[in-house]
Amino acid sequence: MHTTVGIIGGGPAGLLLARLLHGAGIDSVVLESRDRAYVEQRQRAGILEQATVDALRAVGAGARLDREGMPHDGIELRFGGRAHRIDFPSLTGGRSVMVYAQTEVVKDLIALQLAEGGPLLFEAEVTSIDGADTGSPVVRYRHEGREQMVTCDYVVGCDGFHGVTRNAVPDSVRTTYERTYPYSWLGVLAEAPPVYEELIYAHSERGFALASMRSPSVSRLYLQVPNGTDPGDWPDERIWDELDARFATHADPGWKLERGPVTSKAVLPMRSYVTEPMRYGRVFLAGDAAHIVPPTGAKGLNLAAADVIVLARALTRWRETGSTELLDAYSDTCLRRVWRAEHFSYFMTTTLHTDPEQSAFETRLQLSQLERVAASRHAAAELAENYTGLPLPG
Ligand code: RFL
Ligand code: PHB
Repeated sequence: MHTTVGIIGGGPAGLLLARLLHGAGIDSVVLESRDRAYVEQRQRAGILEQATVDALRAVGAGARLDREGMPHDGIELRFGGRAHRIDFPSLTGGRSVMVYAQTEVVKDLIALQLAEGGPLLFEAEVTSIDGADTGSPVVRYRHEGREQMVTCDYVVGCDGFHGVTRNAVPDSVRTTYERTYPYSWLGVLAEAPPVYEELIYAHSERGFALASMRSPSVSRLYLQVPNGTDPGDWPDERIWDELDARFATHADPGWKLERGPVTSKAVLPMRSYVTEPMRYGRVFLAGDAAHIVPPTGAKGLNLAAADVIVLARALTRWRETGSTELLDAYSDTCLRRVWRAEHFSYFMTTTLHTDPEQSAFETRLQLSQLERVAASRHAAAELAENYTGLPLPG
């Protein structure tokens, strides 16, 4: 089998890339190691930047998003017993974000690709990529009990943090940058009406908490917990009590979330990671395969989308003109945006979480920074511009 673009991984990056290439008349094959149900149920991101929404609409995946997505014009910060709203449109010249779960994005893209796209194979695990620096790299994978292969003009690794494509880049040309954090998130889904107006990001001495949503009747909630926490140590009542304690304000000390049955809970580690370059020979890396951000800035899925938008444009130019100019610029173009998102995600994470080792001095610095965001239009605009997403290059 031969294809123009072999796409490894059927997460948001791989699926969106396949749709963008389909629209440009470029054939591709998507190889996904998990089964369809697993990929469609994996609980993850919830916030889409405008550029991500635009790309989904452009590939035909906008209908349900526009019906069920929940536009948000701001976030609320809670710290030092106060609440402060950041209004995105007034700070960014009209930008806002959309709450629409990654699970739904993935379902929409899979349905489209299966209906009118190139092959999308589930339970097709890629084992190796050979000949990255040759004119025709080969992807080897296991499918239906057999070893198979596909030769490609280009290979794109959209196989996430635990994927195999990164290994096609020799150690001698690769640099990685990494930071881990001394805390994790306990992520919870609950059959309870969310605080609907805004997402709430809370700094408290008990640790960080975040209230988000999946629908008018389903809440998505996160609590900072120590690394290695067993979700079994967090019965439902303990989760709700702790959320209420972390979200409490002086003005409304009795404020409480609406409670309901918790339907899933999982502990998620936090990491910052970048591998450079994002290309070697005819192999490209996109999304979590190339970079990870801690979720506090809501950037991971959006960065994955930005990478494949840039890459699809570059492949389209190559197909139309034979020029590899944009392909050659891909890694540098993406990395500029990646590092901005790395910094913003690090900033949001370290400003809002309480490191178990942190001194009273450092807590005062965090509160001073949050007060600055509340008091200064410039500081608030810096946060709002990064949160809603910086413009795509080009
Ligand atoms: P994915 O989604 O990990 O998909 C990679 C796919 O590759 C498959 N795969 C393979 N397939 C074939 N052969 C192999 N050898 C393979 N190895 C792996 C995997 O099965 C998988 O299907 O990466 P992608 O597409 O780059 O997408 C990235 C996003 O999933 C990720 O950045 C976001 O979920 C991060 N994130 C958030 N991002 C946001 O923009 N906004 C948010 O609000 C947000 N919240 C979050 C998040 C991530 C979280 N977790 C769980 C880390 C909240 C959480 C809790
Ligand atoms: C989510 O809704 O899952 C979500 C929202 C904002 C974040 C992270 C996750 O920063």
